[in-house]
Amino acid sequence: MDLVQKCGGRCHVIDNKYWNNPTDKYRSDQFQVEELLKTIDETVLANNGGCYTNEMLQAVETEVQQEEECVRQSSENMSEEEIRRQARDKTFENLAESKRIVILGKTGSGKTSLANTIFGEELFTIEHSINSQTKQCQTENKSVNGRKITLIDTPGFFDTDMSEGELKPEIVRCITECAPGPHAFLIVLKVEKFTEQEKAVIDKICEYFSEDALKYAVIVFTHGDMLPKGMKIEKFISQNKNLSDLMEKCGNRCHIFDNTYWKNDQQNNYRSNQFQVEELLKTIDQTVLANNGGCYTNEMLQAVEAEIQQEEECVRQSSENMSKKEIRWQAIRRTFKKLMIKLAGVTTGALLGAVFGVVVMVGIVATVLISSSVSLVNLHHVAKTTGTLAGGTAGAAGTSLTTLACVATATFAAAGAVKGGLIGYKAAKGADTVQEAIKRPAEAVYDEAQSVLVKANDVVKSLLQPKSKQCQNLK
Ligand SMILES: Nc1nc2c(ncn2[C@@H]2O[C@H](COP(=O)(O)OP(=O)(O)OP(=O)(O)O)[C@@H](O)[C@H]2O)c(=O)[nH]1
Ligand SMILES: [Mg+2]
Repeated sequence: MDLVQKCGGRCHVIDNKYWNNPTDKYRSDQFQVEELLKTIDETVLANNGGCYTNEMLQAVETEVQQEEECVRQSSENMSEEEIRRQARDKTFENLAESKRIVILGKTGSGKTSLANTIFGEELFTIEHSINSQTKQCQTENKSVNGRKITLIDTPGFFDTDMSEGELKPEIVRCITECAPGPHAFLIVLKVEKFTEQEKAVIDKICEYFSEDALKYAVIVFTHGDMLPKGMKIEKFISQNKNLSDLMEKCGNRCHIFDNTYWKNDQQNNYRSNQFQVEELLKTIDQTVLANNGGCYTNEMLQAVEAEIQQEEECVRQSSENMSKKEIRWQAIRRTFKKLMIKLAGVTTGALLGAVFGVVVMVGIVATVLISSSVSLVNLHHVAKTTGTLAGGTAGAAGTSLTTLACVATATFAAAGAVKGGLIGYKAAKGADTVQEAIKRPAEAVYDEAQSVLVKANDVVKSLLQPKSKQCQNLK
């Protein structure tokens, strides 16, 4: 009775089995269907002609509309009905796909332990030594509380003492594993004083991924046991200005775990990993929807994704009966190898002196893989990014590379020899020759190079900029 009342007194009765051949009018499906349709008309009118909606449904609709636009652009003469159908299928695929989550943070903050906590088992390796450190990116997949999750654990990229030789493959691995981009970044911090050191790590994350990445970020605290009794993490955050600012930039998304002590607590308890995992997953769902169902991406990640898709095609053709998952897995591995081979000769350490050098190099190679025509752009990109991203410590090196790269650009442009390949590599490796080239009276060469550089500049600027969802579908 209460229920019918809450539903505005709207109710009908049907019998799917016996009322096809009615004995009286009321006990007839035909009559009841007609009555039901009238009721629906009245309900629509009573709601001013609108349909029920909420934020989540609207976000899904926006996603469908974006997909419609992509389908419309890629296929002529398709009926609106078919476009809508395909867009819906694609949206469903997007929403059901495994969510790629990259775990970032300072060395020792608890990234690997957090990955294990989220998966509820020790899938990620922790070195139990004094200098326990993750040296390799590790990716694992699992369904957690009904959601498909891909977790990518990383070394402490931003405060590492790893050598370039160790770091390069790990950055390449991280980029290939999360292409075309992560659905969420988990920024891991300990419940402790938020010092300049922590701030520097965050600044670096923003510097590389742009502040836009924070729209996809969740701050995750570990060592929850250090949180004063009765206090919630929001209160702890509010006590520090830098932390509060970061929290605001991350859309106030934060959670707290204790990977050691909160393992067996009740699900409904705030100080329980089980409870926090469910809350974290809900937050990630909401973040994905708030970002129109898409993941964070930029041109570099898209370039790598395009490469993976090409490899997928090759794997598909060469092997029958392989599952989609296996094809993807093999394509990622092939792309990783390909990038590593292309990067083999690129030495960034001496010249770039910072982790971002490697990332930029990956971007360059990825872009070169797709279009040889942008290779000139890439060279300038090395120059520009070195100066800005490598920052303080590598400042001087950055400047010298800038000079080096510009000169190399001039030389190669004049020679008309800039095709595919890695010019940055050639420039770096052939430093002596290039330095010599500076001395050459080459005005004509310089003019030509200048015009190329001006053009290149615009493209370069966009290389690491985040991309909108519309540009994301590379298939
Ligand atoms: N008490 C407590 N200890 C933790 C917690 N999380 C991690 N630890 C411990 O802190 C140490 C470092 O944890 P890891 O998970 O290896 O940290 P990480 O961020 O992966 O470290 P790197 O791989 O070196 O960057 C280990 O000894 C963990 O057992 C936590 O929530 N509470
Ligand atoms: Mg680790």
